[in-house]
Amino acid sequence: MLHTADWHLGRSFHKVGIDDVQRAGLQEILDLIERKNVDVLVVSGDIFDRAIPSAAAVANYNWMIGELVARGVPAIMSSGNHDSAERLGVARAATALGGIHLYTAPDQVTEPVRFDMAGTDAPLYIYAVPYLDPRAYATLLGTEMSHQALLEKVSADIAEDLAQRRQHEPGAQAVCLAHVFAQGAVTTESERSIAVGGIESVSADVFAPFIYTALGHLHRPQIVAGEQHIRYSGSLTKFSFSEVHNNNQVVLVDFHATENGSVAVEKIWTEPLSAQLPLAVLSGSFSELTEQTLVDQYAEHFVQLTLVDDDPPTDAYRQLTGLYRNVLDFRRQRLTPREAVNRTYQDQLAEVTTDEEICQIFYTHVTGRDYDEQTRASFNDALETVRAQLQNH
Ligand SMILES: [Mn+2]
Repeated sequence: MLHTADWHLGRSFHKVGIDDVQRAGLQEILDLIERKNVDVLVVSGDIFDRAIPSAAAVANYNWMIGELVARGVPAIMSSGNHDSAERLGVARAATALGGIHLYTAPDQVTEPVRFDMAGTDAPLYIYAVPYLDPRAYATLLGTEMSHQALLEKVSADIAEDLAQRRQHEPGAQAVCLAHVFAQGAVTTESERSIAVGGIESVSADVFAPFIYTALGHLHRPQIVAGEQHIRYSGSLTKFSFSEVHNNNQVVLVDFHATENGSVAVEKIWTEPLSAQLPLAVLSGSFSELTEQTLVDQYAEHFVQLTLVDDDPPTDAYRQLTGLYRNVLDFRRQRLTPREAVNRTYQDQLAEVTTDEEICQIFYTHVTGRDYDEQTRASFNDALETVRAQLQNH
């Protein structure tokens, strides 16, 4: 089984379209499916980035589904908080005939996909829980308005369904997909909060019935509650500079028939996803950032640039964006602590005598920007106006 999630097809990175990168990521997944003889693909929500996805996003999705059907690889996909469940679930009865099982409604949670295992009569059932917004589903399912209450209810329903199946298939085991925020997991800057009433997380206890839980929602790959078999695959690609060090990956899970006629996880491992925008997070003084070796390395990368310098050249931004062609996020930081700067400000004020000089020092201190000719002209106009008014009194 190959576990992935959070494709977010159609997303952009600081307004840079990444449809081509996403297509390459999907191709990598197809290559892995072939190389590793994967029997089933599971995608735990956020297939699309938006409820109404772009045409390019739908084209990528359509292409992927076509490839999976052509290769005869079944897939189980659930809707996430970014997906429109209704739109993702369109014609799901028909796609299921081609082996593409879309889980987008709560009444589907007790309709797992059954897989037969070599060497045992016991099947493996794959259940999938679509993202359930408590505001939409708590009343419908008769629970408190929280993710925890909803997941407890759904997990109990699944456990009951599995218990019934075990009456005829005593060794049956189950995997579950869910799109939730598991307690203790680590976020990045690119997930949309699903907090309701201030609480967005669910405890890992709700996944107790499953031999593997394939989670989606958080974009950083991670295990949950110290359990190797409860984990986030992480997203297909990086969506924010905070994810620059994420090792984007998919999870592969081998199952085997046990001696007592059941099914168990044999092995869990990960494979990297290398289709990514070339990103770089650079920080330093003006002279450090303009060093030729650094510029040569990152000139064409998509860069978050932080200029840490109290006294950069007046046209630092223009110079730096000339050297680095794709600066997507530019920040400035002071090297000197604020108190020291304040003392300097007082000292500077004490040294000057004219209104023009006071304006210049004030403006530079407050905005941190260069007092250029245009600014000087504006201040001089204002000073002239004030002086004229004072003379008329
Ligand atoms: Mn997501």
